[in-house]
Amino acid sequence: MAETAGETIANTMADVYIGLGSNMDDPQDQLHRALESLATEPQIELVAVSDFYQTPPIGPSQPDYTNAAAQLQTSLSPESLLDRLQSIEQQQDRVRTLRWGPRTLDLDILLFDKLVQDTERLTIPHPRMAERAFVLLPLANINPDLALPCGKTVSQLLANCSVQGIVKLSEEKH
Ligand code: A4P
Ligand code: MG
Repeated sequence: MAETAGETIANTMADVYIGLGSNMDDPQDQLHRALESLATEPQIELVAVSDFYQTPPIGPSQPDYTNAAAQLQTSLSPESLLDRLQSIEQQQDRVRTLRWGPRTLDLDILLFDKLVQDTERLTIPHPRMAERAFVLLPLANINPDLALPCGKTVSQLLANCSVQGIVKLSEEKH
C-alpha cells in the first residue's frame, strides 16, 4: 500500500516469474534479445535474471535447450502479460509446429503473485513447473525460498527432481 495526499491506494504491481527457453538459432542470443525486449516493455520492470543453463530436452528428440528464469514486476493483467510475451516470441520468429518441439523462443508465465487460475488460455502456476528441473533450477538461482501457491518452496520441489545433464552456462544475474 502507498500513501498519496493522505489517501491510501492499492499497490497494483504483481510479482511475476517467467521461464525462458530456446533451442534454435543461437539460443543464448535468443534469451538475451528476449530479456532486452522485456526490459523495454512499458508496465514491466525486470527485477532479476537467473544464470543460463544448458538442459537436455524433455519431449521429442531435438537439440539441448538454454533455459533461464526472470522475475518481473508488472501492472499488467496475466492475459495482457501473456499477449506481450507472445508478441516477443513472434518478433523472434517463433513457429508453432510440434507440441514440445524445437523453438527459437518460449516464454512461459510460471508464477503470478499467489494467483491460481486455470482457463482455456492460461494456467498459473505453469502446470508442469513443479516437476521440471529446467524450470526450478533457474528459479532457485533467483530465490530458492520462493513459495508456490501449494506452499512448497522451489528448493523443496527441486530436491525431488533429477538435475542430471544440466550444465550452468554463464553468470547472468543482475
Ligand atoms: N498457456 C497456458 N498456460 C500458460 C502459461 N502459464 N504460460 C497456453 C504461457 N502459456 C500458457 O503454448 C501453448 C499455449 O499454452 C499458449 O498459447 C497459451 O495460451 P506454446 O508456447 O504455444 O506451446 P508450447 O510451449 O510447446 O506448449 P507447452 O505445453 O506450454 O510446452 P511446455 O510445457 O512449455 O514445454 N525441454 C527443455 N530442456 N527445456 C524447455 O524449455 N520446453 C518444452 C515446452 C519442452 N521441453 C523442454 C522445454
Ligand atoms: Mg510455452
